[in-house]
Parts: sequence; C-alpha cells; structure tokens
Amino acid sequence: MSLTLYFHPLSSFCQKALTALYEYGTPFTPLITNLGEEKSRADLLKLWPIGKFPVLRDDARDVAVPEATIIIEYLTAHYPGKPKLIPDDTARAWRVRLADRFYDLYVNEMMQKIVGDRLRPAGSKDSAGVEHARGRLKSAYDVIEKDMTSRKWAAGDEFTMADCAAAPALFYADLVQPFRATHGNIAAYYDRLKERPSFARAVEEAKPYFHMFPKE
Ligand SMILES: N[C@@H](CCC(=O)N[C@@H](CS)C(=O)NCC(=O)O)C(=O)O
Repeated sequence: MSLTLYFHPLSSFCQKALTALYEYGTPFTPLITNLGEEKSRADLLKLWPIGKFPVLRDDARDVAVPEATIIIEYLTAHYPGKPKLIPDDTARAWRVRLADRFYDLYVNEMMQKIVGDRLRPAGSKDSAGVEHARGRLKSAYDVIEKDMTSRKWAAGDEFTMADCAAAPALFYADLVQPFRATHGNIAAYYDRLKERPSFARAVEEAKPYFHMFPKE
C-alpha cells in the first residue's frame, strides 16, 4: 500500500478527502496528525510547509499531495474507483469543479472563520470578520437552496467530488448557522449526504473527537 493520508478525523477538509477515498475504496494508511504535538506537526510540515491537512503521501510516485480537491484530482487520475468523482466529460467536469470551489470557499471557509473565532482568546476576537462570514454563508445557503430545487447532488444527478466537499462543509455549517428551519432543500440534500456510506463512515470515525469542537 503506497498511500498514506495525514489527517485529523475532526477536520472538515480531511473528511472531504476521506469521503473520496471511501467512495473509491482505495487502500491507504490513515495517519492521525496532531498539530499540537511537536513530532506530528514537524512530520506534516516536512511534507507541506503550509502546515494544513489533509496531505496524501504516495510512496509509489514519491510525491506529497496537499489540498483536498487536489487529492481527489490525484486519486481520480491514478487510483480511481467507479464511477469517477470527476467526470471525463469536460462540460460536466467544470460544473463539478465549480460546485467544489463553491462549497470550499463559500461554505467551508466561512464556517471555519466562525469556528476559528470561538477559539480566539477574549480580546482578540474578530467580530467584523465573523459578521462577514455569516453574510457570505447566508448568500451561499440561498444559492444552494435554489440549485437544490432541481438537483439530487451538488453538481447534478451523480455523486461527485462536489458532494465530498459539500458533506462536511454543511455538517459543520449547520452547527454554527443552522439551515434546517429556513432552507428545506438544503436540509433534504444534507439528509441524502448523511445516508451516503462514505461520508457516514467519516462522521462515525470523527465521533470520538466531537468533544473538541468549540460549541460557543
Ligand atoms: N485549502 C485546504 C484547507 C485545509 C484546511 O483548512 N485544513 C484545516 C483543518 S480543516 C487545517 O489544517 N487547520 C490547521 C491550520 O490552519 O493550522 C484544503 O482544501 O485542503
């Protein structure tokens, strides 16, 4: 087995990569990375000096692949299962990539801003940044709500990379800015995502770490 995933089960971007790995059934070694632990952090920084996870190490090709989207692109090129999470057809592929960017940039990153602020010490809070993130998240919810009147999955009829991005992003976004009461189509879409065995497995594996999530 040549693949090792450096990750943490609680991390939304890591759950995105895990969901793809489980969809494909690709064998890999999971390596939990603890950024608070010196050796673990140093090992990650050696692979990817930015210090964010997930990072996929492929011994067979002697490469380290950072960024959840790029990991899924890499798996799709070299270790794909069926059906592919990024379609070969160019017209369908760009829609998948657009939806993937959308969920990363306007849902996941905004959710992270709100959660990250909860971890800041009193006196260093960024209330303007959080307010901006909440506004962006609200706009994103309105876009998804409209899209989901006619789609089963994030980019159409097939489960794709965009759904791997959407699932953990919506999971945590719902905790910081609930959508269930106001956005019925998102709630129904998220219910479908929860039933997907790949994502359900990632969530199950994160459960022992849920106590680390800052509630306020
Ligand atoms: N753009 C990156 C974002 C990855 C990311 O933000 N990872 C978070 C965990 S969800 C992280 O490593 N946080 C630690 C840090 O920023 O120091 C991706 O798509 O993989």
